[in-house]
Amino acid sequence: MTQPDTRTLERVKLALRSQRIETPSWAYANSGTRFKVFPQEGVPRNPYEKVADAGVVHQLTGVAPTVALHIPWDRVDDYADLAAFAGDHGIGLGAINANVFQDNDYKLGSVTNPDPGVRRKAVDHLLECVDIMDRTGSRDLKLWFSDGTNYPGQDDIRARQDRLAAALRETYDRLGDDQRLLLEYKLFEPAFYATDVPDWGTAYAHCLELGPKAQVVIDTGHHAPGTNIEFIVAFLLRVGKLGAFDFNSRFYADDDLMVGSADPFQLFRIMYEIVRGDALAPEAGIAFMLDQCHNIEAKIPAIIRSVLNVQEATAKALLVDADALAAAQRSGDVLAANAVLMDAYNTDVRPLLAELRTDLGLDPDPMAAYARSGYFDRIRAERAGGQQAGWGA
Ligand code: LRH
Ligand code: MN
Repeated sequence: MTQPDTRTLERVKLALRSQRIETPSWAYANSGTRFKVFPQEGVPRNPYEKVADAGVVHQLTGVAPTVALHIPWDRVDDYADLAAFAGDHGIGLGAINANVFQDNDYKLGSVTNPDPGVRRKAVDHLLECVDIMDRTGSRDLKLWFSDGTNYPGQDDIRARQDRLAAALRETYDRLGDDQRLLLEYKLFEPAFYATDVPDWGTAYAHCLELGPKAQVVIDTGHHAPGTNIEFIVAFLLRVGKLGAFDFNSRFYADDDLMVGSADPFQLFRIMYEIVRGDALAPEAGIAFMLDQCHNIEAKIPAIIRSVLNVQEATAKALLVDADALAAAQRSGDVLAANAVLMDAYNTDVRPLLAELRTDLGLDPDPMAAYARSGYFDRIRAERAGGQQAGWGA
């Protein structure tokens, strides 16, 4: 195993400099499982405090310059003012996440509900989110639908697809020229028989039908166990329909744990397909977002750790010797080809990343820098009173 030469290390560092990871506002607030959401000291009480925490993550990592919002969890009177506040904290407002999964009216579905009045209400919320994007300057509307059924016969699977397509069409036609619709799929939960957008194929088909401003979101926790997610990444990249990731990790289902914590090798394989597809740089248009819940662990350090995990997987992916790999693949040398990938994966990239942070004028160890910063002590004191923000489940 040869150590990467200086030219390779400089190439890798240059690519890592342009990496952008979007953090989710809801991960700074109380969020957890259906059984229990454990409150924590210092948790934000409003979107401004969530944005301030996201600013600290960017300040320490240098690669997390935007924060995704979720409506209504992040509803404010003046979105332009929130965007200005974010700017004062060195970041911008990212994707706008619609929420048609928590209102009592959506028991039998939102945009797919048998009741046209309920469908109208749901679509109006999606359109309201586009209005908000106009004010926050966000490019992406992210749509996840909890819609589905629990028992065979409960509703007509095909008719629900017609309703979904109609809602997506109306929302798509409302988008501005520089705006996108990102459609997220999920195998199950909260529906336990048929989910209306259950897999990448269904999301891809709807996005194809809609047009170029519709792209697929891959949430790494939304697949059946054993799914080869990097295959989905390679396929959607090839057809230009991969819009974004919701990064997290899981041992079983939609566990929403820190990305890379359960399966760092899978994250490496996913980032390798991104590098192989020349899709890492912001110009490629892929939104790399975290979508996690930190129910028992300290939230800001968990998000910093997650950003570092994505950086580490990306650095390893960038170290893959593409020429050696192509040669081994061409000659059918299975073991040699696999070894090229494993050599990169087994490379300790932490010194390289520490060097990059020093080059960027940052502390080489963001976790230690956060612990030393006193920020937690400050917010714990400042945010002692008031109602902690949560995801209202
Ligand atoms: C659904 C999901 C979706 C978000 C929510 C917080 O499981 O992944 O992306 O809206 O989590
Ligand atoms: Mn998600």
